[in-house]
Amino acid sequence: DSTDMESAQSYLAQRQQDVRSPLFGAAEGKNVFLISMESLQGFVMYRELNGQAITPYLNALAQDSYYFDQFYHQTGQGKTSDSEFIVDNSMFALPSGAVFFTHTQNRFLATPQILKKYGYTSASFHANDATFWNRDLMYDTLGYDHFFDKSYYEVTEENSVGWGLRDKDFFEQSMPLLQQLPQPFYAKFISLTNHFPYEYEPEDALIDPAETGDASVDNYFVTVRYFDEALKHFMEQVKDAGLYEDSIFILYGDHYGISENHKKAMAEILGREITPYEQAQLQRVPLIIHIPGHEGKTLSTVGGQIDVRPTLLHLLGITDGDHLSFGYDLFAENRVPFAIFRDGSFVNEDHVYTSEICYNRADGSEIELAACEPGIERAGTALNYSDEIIYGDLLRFILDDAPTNAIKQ
Ligand code: GP9
Ligand code: MN
Repeated sequence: DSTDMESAQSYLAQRQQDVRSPLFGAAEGKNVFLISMESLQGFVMYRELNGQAITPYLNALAQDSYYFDQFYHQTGQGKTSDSEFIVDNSMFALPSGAVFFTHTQNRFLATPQILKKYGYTSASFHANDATFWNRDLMYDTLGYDHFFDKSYYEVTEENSVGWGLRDKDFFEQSMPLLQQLPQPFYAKFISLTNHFPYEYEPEDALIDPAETGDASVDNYFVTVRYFDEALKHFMEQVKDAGLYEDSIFILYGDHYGISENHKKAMAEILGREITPYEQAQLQRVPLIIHIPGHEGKTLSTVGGQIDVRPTLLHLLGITDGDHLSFGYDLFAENRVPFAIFRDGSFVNEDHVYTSEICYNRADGSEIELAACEPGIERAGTALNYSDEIIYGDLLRFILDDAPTNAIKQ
């Protein structure tokens, strides 16, 4: 009931809410490109295979952007949809099932709803069936003005591979749709080609597969390389369309691509045994925040997908939603470095806690569990409050009716 929300609110209020950085408002009024990079894991960045870069464009972009190299996905069974939920709400995904399926009737305060008040139009671009992951319903709940699903694209046998429309064609065909939107916009692009089982057409292979003998791992590099090229073309088209200067770009990996069933091949790739510590570290995904005119900088603060929303809103100079966010502005120097996994594991400045083992983060050595206890508690509390809010649909007690969606005073 509403007293549960009071307790959740006082938990959220007690946290350090004045975390802001000098970049607050640096991108006020800009268009926002949010690019969800399918199955893109951090270990491919700046890595070579057979002497060739796997992500040449992303590497160059990262050099010219704020690049977060200690950033973790936090998804559960809802995979891509969980990443969308986490990024748009700064709340955790559910311990089982997908919130996109189970709680479409809830009230939420998502980024599209917040940005509406500031004159933004929101849209999601994704060339899959609208009903996949229940997006058609959940996007309404989250306040998306437009959903450019598969029916807006010309999808043929020739321009498809694996799960559907190839990324290069997806981005290309998205441009005229995007150009129809009033500005400023919040536009989310969800790529697809780099999806398990990592199929590709021979002409799209810009790099040779790896040779571990594990086809998923071997071909992963080829489809990652293909996505990298598709993204490069997209960014060129965005520039050609004159949209670059007035926009910021947030790119993140949605979740892992190589599951823990491929430890043997991954050990061969990384040249070391995949312990639970390494497996946890493999949950890092790239986060690139590109602001035209800003110099590149690699930031190694530990963070996760729940931190994207407060980071983005602060760049836009907006504090709405801060009091309902479970994450913190990644640029703020006074934030506590922390990434919570859905199973209660976590990474902080000093520790990696996973599989009920406490590791020294610096060197991966096992240490006494007691060292991780404060983090375990912190993670459990955050996850519980987020779960309670979702299960009890608690935001309905504090939000005004749409379209305002403001927090009641
Ligand atoms: C499907 C795409 C992939 O539309 O988002 O979903 P995933 O299997 O990665 O959750
Ligand atoms: Mn996905």
